[in-house]
Amino acid sequence: MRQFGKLTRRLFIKGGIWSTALFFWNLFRGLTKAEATDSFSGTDFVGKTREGKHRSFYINFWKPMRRINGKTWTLKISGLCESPTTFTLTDLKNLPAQSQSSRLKCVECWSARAEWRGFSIKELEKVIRPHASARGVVFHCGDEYKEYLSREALTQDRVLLVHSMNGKLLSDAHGFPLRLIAPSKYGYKNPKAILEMEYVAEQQSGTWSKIGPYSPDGTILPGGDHPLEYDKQPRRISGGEIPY
Ligand SMILES: Nc1nc2c(c(=O)[nH]1)N[C@H]1C(S)=C(S)[C@@H](COP(=O)(O)O)O[C@H]1N2
Ligand SMILES: [Mo]
Repeated sequence: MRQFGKLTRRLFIKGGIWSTALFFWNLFRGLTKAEATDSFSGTDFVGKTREGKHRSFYINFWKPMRRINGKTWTLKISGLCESPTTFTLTDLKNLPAQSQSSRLKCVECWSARAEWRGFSIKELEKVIRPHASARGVVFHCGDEYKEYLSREALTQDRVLLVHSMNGKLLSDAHGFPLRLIAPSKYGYKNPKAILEMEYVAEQQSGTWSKIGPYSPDGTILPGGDHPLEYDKQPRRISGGEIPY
């Protein structure tokens, strides 16, 4: 505090009352701005879990993440579009909604089914109007996870940006307040806790395909599945969305 007093006095002597006032004004603006742009709340974290109530639907997180505050969170749209827009959760819940039951399949073999509710990316694109040069979208998430999907993949039927799961708002663990559901692709192409969607001209590799032997495209391949709600009893699946 003594240091702060000295600094104020020096500012005042050197620059007079106006530069002192300007200094405090900028300090005040800096503080309020930091508060308004922070999407996170509290000090508690969500992270990877396979226990308790999550035994029937595992939780994956790249890094433990502070919970997102739905009141200050916004979805930022950036990059190659005509009207980059920032949406609040209320804005997104007011878009024409769609529900679907679909299975999420992790490339590590487990899978689980839920009822999702959200909207098609086409509804967002009516507002933000992507440039013709925008080939795909990079999703930036709260846990610093990053994933890329082509616009071609994102505009398929049954690909939704969802805010609700099994009749309730998404839980923090499953990616509150917004996640992507792309049922024909492995879980790693279904980013959760989305903060920003960046429209880009070129394909980029996401977090998962950089660290593992996983395809950048992420389409589910024919092979094995261990559904959690059937006690992980192994079964065979053909490629693409698992219909049962
Ligand atoms: N932000 C973020 N989204 C993510 C991940 C992640 O680590 N961080 N993991 C992905 C993977 S590998 C899977 S299998 C699914 C799991 O979704 P769930 O945790 O809701 O079960 O989330 C995907 N989305
Ligand atoms: Mo996964």
